[in-house]
Amino acid sequence: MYFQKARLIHAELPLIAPFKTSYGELKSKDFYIIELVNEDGICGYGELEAFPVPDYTEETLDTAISIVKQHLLPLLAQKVIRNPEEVNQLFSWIQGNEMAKAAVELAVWDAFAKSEQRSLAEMIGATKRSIAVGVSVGLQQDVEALVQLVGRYVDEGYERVKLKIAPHKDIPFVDAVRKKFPNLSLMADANSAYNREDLFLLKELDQYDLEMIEQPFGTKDFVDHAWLQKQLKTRICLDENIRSLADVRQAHMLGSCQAVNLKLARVGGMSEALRIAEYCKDNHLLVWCGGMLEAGIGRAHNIALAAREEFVFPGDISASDRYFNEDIVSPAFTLKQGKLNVPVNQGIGVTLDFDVLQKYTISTEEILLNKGWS
Ligand code: OSB
Ligand code: MG
Repeated sequence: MYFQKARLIHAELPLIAPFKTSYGELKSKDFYIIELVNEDGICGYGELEAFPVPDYTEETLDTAISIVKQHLLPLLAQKVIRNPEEVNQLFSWIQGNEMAKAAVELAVWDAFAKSEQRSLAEMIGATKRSIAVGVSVGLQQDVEALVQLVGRYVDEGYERVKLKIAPHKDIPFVDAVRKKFPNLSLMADANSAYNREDLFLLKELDQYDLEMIEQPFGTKDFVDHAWLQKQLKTRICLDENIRSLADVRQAHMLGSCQAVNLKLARVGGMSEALRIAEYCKDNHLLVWCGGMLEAGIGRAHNIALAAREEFVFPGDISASDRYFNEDIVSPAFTLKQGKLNVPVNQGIGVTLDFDVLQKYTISTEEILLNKGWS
């Protein structure tokens, strides 16, 4: 297979409610859809998940789309690809820029699955027909607002709740939710907001029977996470630290965590994610699928991954209506008894709803992938 054309659609979907973390607040999901068209006219889709500012990782939407246009698409231009696994190798000399790589790589996976007339889930060996999912709840103004919001999600059927925490927005919030929902599968995500001096706070969190505490310390830290894990009975889960299988191996060897939040976008796409999932299973690390507030295309890729057997813990893959008034794909993802169905149609199994997408489109660019283009 080779690709003749790419279309880059820049869109911005308003979030139903702002999503607040220890980094800041997001009011909308700003993203690009990468459409790749192969020699038979088959279209593969990827979603570029970098955020507008470089807080969660170094990439921003602007830097990532620039890498896509200046480096990744020229590498792909009219190159014969025999297997989507080759794309990871093709991009491997480029350092970092995982989200840019993932957006293009995942579009290639979709195109291959469509050309083989099977679902992406089936193509990657995923067998689940539906997946249990959780919800990630942003920082709230006060304890009452948080408890009420969690109650709403529990009523909707979410099987696991993740609370964002930050200094001064931690113990009383977790305490109130735990008291109100004693049996809820509950966890906390600090997005790197703590350091060694906060040990006493983290030890207090250790008393709330949390499934795990996600990314308490800095993004590049493995040593202090290992130091902390030794002192907690609660599992530490790494998110921001993990960009590759090598990072997972390092975390495992050092004992920095017992769980891994795996995001396709953060590890450069499907090939690396599959290797990480396999490594985690073989080494008894709990692996689960994280989220980037994805619109419909990114969500579809996540669901295919989470449909694999390694993923026994509910992912941060909520229904479309947890994020947006309308999604850009048809059908949108809806919650049924705490689960999302895994699409069975070809490729990612959902189609772009261009009527909806058009309403939120900022710009569109078409690029011909001629040989030698760069
Ligand atoms: O840390 O997992 C995170 C969203 C944006 C940036 C970082 C994170 C998150 C989430 C949202 O927790 C998960 C979702 O997509 O629902
Ligand atoms: Mg996280």
